Amino acid sequence: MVLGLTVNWGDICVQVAMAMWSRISCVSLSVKPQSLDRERYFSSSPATQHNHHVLTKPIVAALARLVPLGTPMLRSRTIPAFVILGALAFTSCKHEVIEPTPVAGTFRVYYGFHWDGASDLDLDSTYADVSGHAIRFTEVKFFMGAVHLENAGVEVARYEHRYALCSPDADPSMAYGDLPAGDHDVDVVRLTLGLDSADNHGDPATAQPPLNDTAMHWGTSTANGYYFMVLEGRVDDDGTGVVDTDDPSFSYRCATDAALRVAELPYTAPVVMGRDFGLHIHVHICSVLAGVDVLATPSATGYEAANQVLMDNMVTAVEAE
Ligand SMILES: [Ca+2]
Repeated sequence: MVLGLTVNWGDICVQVAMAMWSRISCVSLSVKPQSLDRERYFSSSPATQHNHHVLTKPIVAALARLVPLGTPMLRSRTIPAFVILGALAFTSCKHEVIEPTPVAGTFRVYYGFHWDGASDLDLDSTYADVSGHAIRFTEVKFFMGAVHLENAGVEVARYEHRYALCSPDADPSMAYGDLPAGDHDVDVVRLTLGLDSADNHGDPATAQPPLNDTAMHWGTSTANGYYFMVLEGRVDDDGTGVVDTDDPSFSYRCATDAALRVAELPYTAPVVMGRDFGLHIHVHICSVLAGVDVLATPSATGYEAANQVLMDNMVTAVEAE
């Protein structure tokens, strides 16, 4: 069987003739009339391009006629014809192989806040700290930073200087970038909690989102850097178990380079070429507050003892799924 095709792709418009029979599965030829070079072809009008196809179409048609289906002369008549036309093609035209260009998928992180277990954290709900004091949150935020994907101790991909300002009210997904080409297995995700030193001391006035959020910056000096995590709300101090507007507020704002943490999360999944890879991160706020008596220590800014405990707790309070 012989097929004559007109094919347009990347570099040059060509005519392709394919012959398939019992012994030779495929022969392709590229033919380009010398009267039309590449620049002229692509700058020409649709009508001229059509004419180019018309010019080369008879070549393919003639080629097809050389190979009557099922005749005994099949090979003896067609092979010389292909060799001759192929040689002509090599001298006059760049030869290319038609292959689809693989497109790598995107690595995305989805996150969700929980108090403990599966239910979502609700800023309108009342919870209890480690000592049983009723608490309600008004602000829950943290910066999710660099991510490394690994397999058997070997790095599969890394995404640096990418940040998501995570909160219950924000977009719960973040596109980190393109995945590496090919198929890979992943068995560990390294998730950075906070900003690396260079980014931490950048200027929020000129930074890209979300690092332009001045509310997440500790004052105006770049020496102070950003708050990596903010937990704020009110705590019941009169033992009613109800958080009222006259109950005292609490505020934890974790900052400084020393507050940076990296969570090593076991997570086994394949990265398949051409497909997106979605990682789900669950943040259990009850675990973040483990060991912190909110009424006894209602405030800590920077890298005080309570801030250190909170950042340490974050490492085990995040879970990959
Ligand atoms: Ca109260």
